[in-house]
Amino acid sequence: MIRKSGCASLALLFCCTLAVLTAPSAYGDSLVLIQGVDGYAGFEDTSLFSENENSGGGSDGVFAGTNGQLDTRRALIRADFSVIPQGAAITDVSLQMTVMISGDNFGNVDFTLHKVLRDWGEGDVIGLSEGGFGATAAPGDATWLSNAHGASSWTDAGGDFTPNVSATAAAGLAGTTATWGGPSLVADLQGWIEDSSSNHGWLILSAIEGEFKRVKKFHSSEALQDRPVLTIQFTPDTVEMPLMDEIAILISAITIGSIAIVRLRRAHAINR
Ligand SMILES: [Ca+2]
Repeated sequence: MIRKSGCASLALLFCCTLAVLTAPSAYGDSLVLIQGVDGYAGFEDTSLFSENENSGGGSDGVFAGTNGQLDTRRALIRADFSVIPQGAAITDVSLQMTVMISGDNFGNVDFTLHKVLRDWGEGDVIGLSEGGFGATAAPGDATWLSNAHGASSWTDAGGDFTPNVSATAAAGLAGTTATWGGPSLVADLQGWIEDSSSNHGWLILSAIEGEFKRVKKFHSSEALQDRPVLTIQFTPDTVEMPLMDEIAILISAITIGSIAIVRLRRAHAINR
C-alpha cells in the first residue's frame, strides 16, 4: 500500500513539476505606437474627397463627414505592426484620435472604423484650406475613385471596405479625443499580424455622413501634436524567461523532488 501510495505521490510530484515548467506565462506586453516616438514611423493616413480626384496624405489632419458644400470626406489610416513579434496573441487594442476642427462647432458625432480591403497610397499632398480640400493627387495617391491614382481604382467609389463595423467612437469638439476599441478591433489586428499582406488599415466613416456641416478634422500622423495613438496589449507566443529564472525553477524542482524521494524511502523502510 505504501509503495503504491509512494508511486502515486511521485507521479503527482512529477506532474506538478512539469506543470510549473510548462504552465502558460502570465507575462504580457504592451506597445504604444505614435508616429515619431521611439523611432516609430509606421503610420500612414490620408483623406478621400468626394468632389474630385484630390488627395491629402501630407496634411496635418484627416477628414471624415460632410462639409458645408455637401461634399463628403472619408479618412484612411494604417499602421505597420511588424514591431509585434510573430505568433503573439493580441488581447487589447485601442486607437485614439484627437479632433482638430469640428465642423460648425458641432458636438458629438459617431465615427465607425471599417477594415479596408485594398492597398492604397498615402502620398504627401497637403492642399488648401488646412487640407480640407486636398490638392491634385500625385500618381499612386489614394483618392475617392482610386486606391492608387493613375494606376488602379477602387471597386466602389469612396473606398473598398467591409460593411461590418470594427469599432465605433464618438468625436466631439476640437481638442477632445475619440477612442475606438473592442473585440472586433482586436480581431482585425490579430489577422493583420498573422498575414501582414492583408493589412490595409481602417476607413473612418461618419455615422451621419451626408449631413450638412458635420465634417471633423482629426490630427494626423503629420500633425505637430496629438498624433494618432495605437495602444496594443499582447501575449508573446513563446515567453522567453530570463535564463536565471529557468535555472532557479529547475533547481527548485530537483531539490523538492530529491527531498520527496528521500522521505518516501524512509517511510517505506519504516513500514517494512
Ligand atoms: Ca498622412
